[in-house]
Amino acid sequence: MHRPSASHLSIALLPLLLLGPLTSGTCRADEYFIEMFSSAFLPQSVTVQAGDTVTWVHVAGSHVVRSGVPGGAPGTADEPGALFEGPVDAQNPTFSHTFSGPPATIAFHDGANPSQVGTIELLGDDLTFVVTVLDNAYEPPLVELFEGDSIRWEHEPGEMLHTVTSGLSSAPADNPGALFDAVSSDGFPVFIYTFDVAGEVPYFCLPHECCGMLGMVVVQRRFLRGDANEDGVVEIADPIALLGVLFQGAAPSPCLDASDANDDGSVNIADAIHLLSYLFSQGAMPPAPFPAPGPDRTEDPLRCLP
Ligand SMILES: [Cu+2]
Repeated sequence: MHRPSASHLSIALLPLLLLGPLTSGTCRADEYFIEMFSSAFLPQSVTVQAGDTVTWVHVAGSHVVRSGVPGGAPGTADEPGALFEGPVDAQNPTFSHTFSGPPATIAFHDGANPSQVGTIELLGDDLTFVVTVLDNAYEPPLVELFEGDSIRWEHEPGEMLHTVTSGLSSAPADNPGALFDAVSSDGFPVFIYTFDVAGEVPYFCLPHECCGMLGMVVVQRRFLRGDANEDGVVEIADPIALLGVLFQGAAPSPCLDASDANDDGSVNIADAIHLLSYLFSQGAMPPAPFPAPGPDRTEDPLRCLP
């Protein structure tokens, strides 16, 4: 009996993939400002998402913006200066830091006046995407997301009973339902699943597998932009690895997006130049996800696959 293999399904869905993400997860990084008065911050607390930047702005006095709390435990985020530190005074009118990483409450204080303390509330950077369950289709049929993101399947009221069942088919070799197997009906209209492992996750409807009711989730890895050799840090070895791929036929990383250091949607010599400029001549840092790994919410053709 013929049934589609994973690679067949991927090829069938490739045109959809090439049309670009069917998701609406684009997030633009925001910038927030904290004014530094002679003996106060305003505001004292700011809530940001990963990739957002906070800029401390001089109004009066001389300050040293320093992460952590005075006397905070060494080796923790509370250790003074562990995450960021910089002067804000008449000569240095602003100091900026871009936040990344898992959700956290990040303390900061004025090193020149340690009783002045504040916090940055860093929110999680995961998203939930909605797929509508119809007769007989999942809409959209393809969702691209990142590790940690979720899908919320919503049953269209009045439509037939369907299922959301992981796997390519009900054949035992396809391990149907190994990850999830949920009814989608007027009685059970919502099902949510969080994708923690990168890869392709096909799913289908048990009553309607006959009729092509299937969907696909492409789960990308979180990555560090500029980390072309994927060793977890951005350093001289990365532009060297990138030049090897571009000019010496070295195999590219399956996480091509990490090599797109300037996030312009293509991997080329400009990315190596961007990295060298950042590393050696105080050029701009790579855009998010940087300096910690995370999802890439800008829409471009590059992917970070296992
Ligand atoms: Cu169905």
